[in-house]
Amino acid sequence: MAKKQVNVALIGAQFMGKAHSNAWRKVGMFFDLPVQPVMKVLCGKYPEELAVAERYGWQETSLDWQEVVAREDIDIVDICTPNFLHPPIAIAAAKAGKHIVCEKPLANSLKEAEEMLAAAKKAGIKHMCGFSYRFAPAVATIKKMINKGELGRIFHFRAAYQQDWIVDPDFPMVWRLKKKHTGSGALGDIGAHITDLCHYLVGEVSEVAAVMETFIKQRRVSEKDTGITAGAQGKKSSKMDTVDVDDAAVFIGRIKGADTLASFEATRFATGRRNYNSIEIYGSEGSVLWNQEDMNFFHYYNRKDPAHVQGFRRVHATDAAHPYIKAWWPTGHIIGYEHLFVHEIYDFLTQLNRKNVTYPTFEDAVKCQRVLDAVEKAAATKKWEKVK
Ligand code: SOE
Repeated sequence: MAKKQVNVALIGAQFMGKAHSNAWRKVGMFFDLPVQPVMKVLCGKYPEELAVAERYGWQETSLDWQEVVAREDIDIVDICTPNFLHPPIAIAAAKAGKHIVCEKPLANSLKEAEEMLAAAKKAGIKHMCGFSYRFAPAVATIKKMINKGELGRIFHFRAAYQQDWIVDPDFPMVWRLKKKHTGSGALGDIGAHITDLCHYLVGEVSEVAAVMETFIKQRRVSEKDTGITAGAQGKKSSKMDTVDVDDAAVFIGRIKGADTLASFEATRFATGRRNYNSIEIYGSEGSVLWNQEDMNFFHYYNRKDPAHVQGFRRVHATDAAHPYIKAWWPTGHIIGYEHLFVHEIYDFLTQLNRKNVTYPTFEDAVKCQRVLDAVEKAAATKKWEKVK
């Protein structure tokens, strides 16, 4: 029997637009879905960026997101724009009764994130926030291990999300470095990921102390900022502009209802680190280590192992026993960054009719945003701040 079709509109055709397009295109080939996603329309800001639409698999293009979210035939709106556009698009889409997938961080501010959640709840639509690293089979396995008590009582959660793409002082100004477009810098972009991983794996952050820094305060304006990679290559003018967001944020925190200590580092200035998103969790029974640059593996230490083989073992998380893997390749045949988005969309589509969903929602995104907000306050006041 033919599956029910759900029509998708994707807004934002850059880096995340490409990752999500690939996910919508592949998900039905590798996973058995209850519905059939139809890639209806790709919406962008510039006609040039929409030249990829056909190649990515989209039926139509549009330069007008308002027109797109109002369309009767659209069921799902997927938001991959710069952050400042998330709230108006999501709120309009919710009002129009569309289900929503939205990139992280949910908004530039806590207030806007809360408004988005309220609009989604009021409309009764399904909402997901793109905390993609939850969908790594190794991370989902670690989650199961923690739930089963295999690590025992958790003492430490330690995360560092390190990149180096703006270390070069000649790297031009891009939207990710302007507060009005992005909210915060490394904190909201990549600190949001590790905050969410902490919430997902260990528990909610209840209070924080923080420091933040902007190492390079002025950057040359590029003639057209079209995103992270295009921005780097864009033609530069002689005009300078001020970077008004953090290049790095370091914070520590406590976990609600537990005596777990957490530490976080989000930086775009870890020279030599390209996309090193790493977590370490130390418990009374054992420990786990994972990092995204080696995402098919995690390290596991079991305190109960016999003394002569004590030590960390490297687990190849590509067995059918690891979440999502069965849909891909036989054991040992690794997957990559783009697969995380396929898993995300798979979870979203399989739970369209479920009351309680397992994926990260706007609710989780607001919890994350509360931490980001407290971190900015703590860095400014130089005091411990409670998370709202
Ligand atoms: C850029 O810093 C970025 O693309 C983030 O925005 C993504 O969320 C992360 O997955 C990779 O780095």
